[in-house]
Parts: sequence; C-alpha cells; structure tokens
Amino acid sequence: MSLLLLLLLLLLLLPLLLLPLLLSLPFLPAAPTPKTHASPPPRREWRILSTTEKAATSQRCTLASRVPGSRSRFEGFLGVHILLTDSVHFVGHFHAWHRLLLITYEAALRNECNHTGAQPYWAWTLDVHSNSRTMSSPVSSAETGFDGNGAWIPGRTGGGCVTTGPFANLTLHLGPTEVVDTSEPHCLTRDIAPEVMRLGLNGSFVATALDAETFAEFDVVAQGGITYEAVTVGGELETIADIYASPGDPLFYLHHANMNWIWRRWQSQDLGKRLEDIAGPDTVLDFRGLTGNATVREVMDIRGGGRVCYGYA
Ligand SMILES: [Cu+2]
Repeated sequence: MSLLLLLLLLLLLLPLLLLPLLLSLPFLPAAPTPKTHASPPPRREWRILSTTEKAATSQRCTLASRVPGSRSRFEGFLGVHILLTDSVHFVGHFHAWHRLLLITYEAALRNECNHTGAQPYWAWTLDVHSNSRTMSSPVSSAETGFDGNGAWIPGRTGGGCVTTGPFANLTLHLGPTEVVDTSEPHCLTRDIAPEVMRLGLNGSFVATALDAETFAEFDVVAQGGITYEAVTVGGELETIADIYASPGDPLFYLHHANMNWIWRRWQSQDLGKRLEDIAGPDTVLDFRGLTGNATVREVMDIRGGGRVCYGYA
C-alpha cells in the first residue's frame, strides 16, 4: 500500500477514532463558574419608598427572641444591644458591629416578617433646615411612617409615650439604660429636638466625615459628631437617645442604615485602601447568639458576599 493510500485511509477513519471522545464531551466536568451572590434590593431613603414598602418596613416584628426577658423578636435586638453597649461604643469596631446588627435585623425582616425589600435609611440632613421641616419629616408620619413625637409634656416638644402610628403604645420590657432583668414595662417615648438635630446631624458634619483621610479620623467625627447616641440620634431624645436601649425605637435602624451608608461612601473614595483601614485590632464581633460572630475584617465590604451583601441607591 502506498503512503498516499495509507494517509487517505487514516483521514477517513479519523472521525470514527474521535467519536468516543466527542460523545464524552457533555460529561466532562463544567468549568468552574465565578462565585456570585444574589443582589438583594438596594437600601433606599425612606421618603422615596412606595406606601406599601413603607408599611412593610414599619410593621412590628413579633417572633420569639433569644434574649432572656425580651418578649419579641424586636426586643431580642434591643437586648443584645443593651448587653453589649459598653463594648461596642466609642471603640474602633463601633461601625462594624452596628453594620452586622443591621444586616441581621434586615434579614429578620425579610425571613421572619414577610418583608421583601431592604432596610431603608433616613437621610436626616434633608430634615434639618428648619424646625417645622424637622417636625413634619415624612419619616415621622403617623399614617405612612414611624410616627413623630411622644405625648406632650410641658416644657418639651413631646417627651411622653408614642400613642399613634404603627408603634403606638409599644411596650418595651428591656431598658431603660442597661436594665435587662424584665423590670418595669414602659412605653416607647420621643421628644423631638429640632435644634439638637440641626447641630448634630447637618450636612457639614457629613462632609467633614467624608473628608477624613483615615478611618480613625472618620470615626472621631462620625461617633463624636454625627452620632453621639446619648445626645442626639435623629435629634429625638428619650428612647432613641438612650445609648443602651436606643434600638427600642425602630427609627434606630433607619438612622444606622444612614450611618452605614456614610461609612460606605467614605470607603468608596478609595476602596483598595479603605477596605483595609480598621484603625485597630481585627476584633471578633460578639452578638450573644443573635447571629453568628464575625471579625471586623469580615464585614468591611458591603459587597463581600455571604452575610454581607447589599447596596445603596
Ligand atoms: Cu449602638
């Protein structure tokens, strides 16, 4: 047989020789796909939500809790905050700890309270221009928001129990201050202080925080200026101004969602560097079983995946 004939025969038989290989291709292991995580709906400012969305985020969440003495899922978060206040405020991991608390609360709203959206935030800088603007913030609407002031006590703007809106006559069994041994049930109280709010939560404080060169500088402004909870959260005194028991007021979560966004905006100016800037040790964030512990580093990036995956719009 000539060489030419042999080559021709090989060419003709080649598809047959390759057939087993071709047939096996679909069964080859697929190339690994890049790790992705579903994008949840973004956190948005309270006033741009639809009425239905507003109603969903301002509902009471009443599932069982794991903190002794607490009577509801909502109070479970309050209890853990009270127990850990002294170790998570005025420290470098203040923002990281509150970030994970909020993620956990947001997940509870979704998984246990039939809420499909994200935790909204309250951009309080939009409400500080005048006293009347502060007092009539849409966040304070009794119909669609979290209601405004408590009942009027002479000499104050409010100060008493919140008696209208979705959290009317909400009874708290933990607090005030560091009390967690089911002392006396008490109501959610508010005392809106527009002047205090204007001083502590204005645009120039936010701009100063965003201008910080390092996380340590940012933190001094953000914890000392913007959000010194004992004095000025939301410009609303009473429950939310109680550094221990502030989560007794659901507005706490809108406030911290905003704080968290400011931190993220600061990080976004130089993500490569600032996702690493923790200005202190990589502490373990303890939640007493409310959620699994994490390190500061694990919650630095809101797009980090796992439990920490959300965005802002
Ligand atoms: Cu706190």
